Amino acid sequence: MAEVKRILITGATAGIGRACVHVFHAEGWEVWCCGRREDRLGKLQSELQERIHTFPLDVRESHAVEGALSEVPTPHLLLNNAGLSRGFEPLWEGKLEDWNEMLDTNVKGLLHVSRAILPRMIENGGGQVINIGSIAGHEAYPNGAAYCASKHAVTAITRALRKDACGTGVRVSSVDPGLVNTEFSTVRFHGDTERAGRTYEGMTPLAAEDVAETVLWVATRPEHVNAAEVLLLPTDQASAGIVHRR
Ligand code: NDP
Ligand code: 8X3
Repeated sequence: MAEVKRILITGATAGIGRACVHVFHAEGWEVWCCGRREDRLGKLQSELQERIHTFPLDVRESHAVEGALSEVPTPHLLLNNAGLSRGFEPLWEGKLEDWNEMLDTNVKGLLHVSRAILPRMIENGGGQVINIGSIAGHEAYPNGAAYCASKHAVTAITRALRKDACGTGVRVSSVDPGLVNTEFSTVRFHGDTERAGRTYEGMTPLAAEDVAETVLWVATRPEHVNAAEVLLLPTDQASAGIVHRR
């Protein structure tokens, strides 16, 4: 009988992370996943019931990450997805707490989780890390200095880790989406759903499931193939700033 593959997903309570839970679970994977909102984790657990393990975790808390992940069996695939954007204004109007939240989550959180899991993957002689980056990790756009900095950092971490891990059997990739219609913009605009909705006005954004299907594709290439960086855009988007709106 074929071995059941195990995935660990951060930020599984919404959007891309939650879609990945469903897509990988439907493909027969054992899913371990976390996020901060325990009610949503409970809902995932009761929806899927088997081959799913949920636990609360704030990836910013390095000690909590070490503790919680030491209880998780070594995954075949780590999906670093937890992340967020807060605020949308010129740098000189940016809020310190927004910057801290973004950089602590998107950059340091990803580092904490990767450090906790990688030694065991390397000891096993193989595995895979997929980071959810962004088009904001390839291009900087106005009003996005701190978020773009955090996603450029994710690009740098992915590329450096790929070099660190070369020869260990661990594959390291990123999937870097453009506009995806999730709770992302509502979080960016501090709960202003009307303003968030305008982000996707007159264009067809990606759905979280489009990204999840791409993550699955990257994860299921033959072991000697590493889809190192996938830039995934809606057809209506050509770059961070060029979006066709009807
Ligand atoms: P959502 O807001 O829908 O989901 C974000 C997820 O991240 C939630 O599950 C949230 O869970 C989790 N999260 C946030 N902060 C933390 C934390 N400190 N600890 C643990 N989990 C956390 O947004 P998306 O699904 O769109 O975002 C997922 C990833 O995709 C992010 O890295 C984002 O930067 C990236 N991305 C999004 C794009 C988009 O247009 N939507 C485009 C390109 C990249 P909880 O609040 O329960 O902790
Ligand atoms: C999220 C997509 O264009 O808002 O990373 O930066 S964008």
